[in-house]
Amino acid sequence: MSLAVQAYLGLGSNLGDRRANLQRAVDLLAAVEGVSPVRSSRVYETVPVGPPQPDFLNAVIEVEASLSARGLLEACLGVEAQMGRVRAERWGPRIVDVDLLTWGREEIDEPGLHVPHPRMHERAFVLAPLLELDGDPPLPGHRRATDLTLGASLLAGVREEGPPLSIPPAV
Ligand code: GSY
Repeated sequence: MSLAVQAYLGLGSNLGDRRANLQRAVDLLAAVEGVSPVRSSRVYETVPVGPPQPDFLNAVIEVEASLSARGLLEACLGVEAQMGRVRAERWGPRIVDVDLLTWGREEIDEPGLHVPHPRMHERAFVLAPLLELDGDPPLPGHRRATDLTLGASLLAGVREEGPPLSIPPAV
C-alpha cells in the first residue's frame, strides 16, 4: 500500500493556444500512474517575469501523488517533453511549464529537486492561483501566506482569465 501525498503543481504557457496547452498538461498528468489531479485554480493571465515575451496563462493544480517527490518531478518533466518543450532558453517563451511547487509539507533540497519551490512566495503568478486552493500553503523557509507582502505593481500583472481547468475523472 502506498499513501498518497498532496502536492501542488504550477502550470504556465505563453506560446500557441495557451489554455489548450494547460489543459493538455493536466490530461497528460492524469494519465501518469501514481498521479491524480484533484482540483484546479482558475486560470490567470500574467505579465511575464523575466525578459520581454508574450503574456502567460498560469494556473495551479492540486494532485494526489503516490510517487516520491523525485518521481513526481520526473512526471512533470515528462509531460513537458511530451508536449514538445525544449529547454533552450532559461527565461524564454514556452509551450508549457510544469513546476513542482510542494510535495506534502516536506522540505527537500537536493540537486535538481527543491520543495517548497524556492521562489514561489515571490511570484504573484504562483500565489494568486495557489491561494485560491489553499489559504495556508507550504512555503519556503516556513513563511506563512498571511505574512507575505507583494508589491502593488506585482499584483497588477495578474488578472483572472477564465474558469478552472477540467479535471479528468479518476480511472
Ligand atoms: O517559472 C515559470 C515560467 N515563467 C513564467 C510564468 O509562468 N508566468 C509569468 N508571468 N512569468 C514567467 N516567467 C517565467 S520564466
